[in-house]
Amino acid sequence: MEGIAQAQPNIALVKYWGKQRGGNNVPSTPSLSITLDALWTRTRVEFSGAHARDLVVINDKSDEAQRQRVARCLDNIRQSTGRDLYAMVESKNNFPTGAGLASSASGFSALVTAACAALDADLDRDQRSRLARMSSASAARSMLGGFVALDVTETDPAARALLDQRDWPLEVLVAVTSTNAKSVGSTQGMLQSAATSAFYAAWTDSAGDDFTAARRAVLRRDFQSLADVSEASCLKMHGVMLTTKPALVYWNGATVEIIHRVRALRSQGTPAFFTIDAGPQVKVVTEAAFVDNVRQAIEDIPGVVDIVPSALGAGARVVDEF
Ligand code: 2P0
Repeated sequence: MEGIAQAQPNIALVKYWGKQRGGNNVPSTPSLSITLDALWTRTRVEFSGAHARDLVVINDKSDEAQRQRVARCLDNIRQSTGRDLYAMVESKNNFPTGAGLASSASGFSALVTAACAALDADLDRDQRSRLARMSSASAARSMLGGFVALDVTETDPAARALLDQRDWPLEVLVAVTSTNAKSVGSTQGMLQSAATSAFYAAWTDSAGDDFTAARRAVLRRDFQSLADVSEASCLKMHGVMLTTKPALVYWNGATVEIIHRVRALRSQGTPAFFTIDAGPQVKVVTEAAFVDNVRQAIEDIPGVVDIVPSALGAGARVVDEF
């Protein structure tokens, strides 16, 4: 009873930061993302009566906190499918884990996809997206490729496809400015923001308008409008983070310098915008013809340790090879 799956991280252009009360891990704000192609998680799940508990190896290492988080996800799958076997889970990433590169998004969407395949579970994509969301809300979005929406008007939301990557083949440059794991994880950080940031209510009140504007920009393939709303959503989220007590300062010097360079590029006519998550990496979104321009504009910045180019990619899927 084995399943192998691959999923890729997604980058939110309209951000999720904060959860609704009542458990079930429903975001307090709708979000809109693009799924990447070049970064991936591959996960193998094997259910067997031989295991006395779930065993988890991620990037060749075992960690009890990660094991428990994976086991809780598998508990939800066991509950949905009526199966009660424990599993051996192996997972690997081709990029740094826990450093603001959305490893939990690709990780939990790959885990749910592999586990459902191993159990031959009769769960459709919406059900799998909900199961992924319960473990990590951004993982609901990595179930799908291209441009993806996670609205929160339903009580138990699943991510929905907005536009296929082939219909608007944008490119992303991931500027890595640190490979250290972040000091405060997203789940803890967003709970602290909701409890302590004076800006949190304004953030949740205004997110629906950003989501609507971004959705319209994607459906019209309107780069300038998508750039404006994406940078605004990113900076608003970081405004909430900076006003959290204690402050969540995820940026470093290189992060700030890339922001300036990308804004300068756009003012000179290059279609490019930045977005930044709970970490110091900057993702620059552009069109294929401008990838080299953007790379040249940011690669000499002190502190930029790597630039990973990526097209937009597909959603989580079963694969043959681990
Ligand atoms: C996002 N982030 O929309 C936002 C922007 C980080 C900043 O979703 O608590 O790992 O597991 O649901 O999904 C990262 O948070 O959080 C995230 P949980 P998750 O991409």
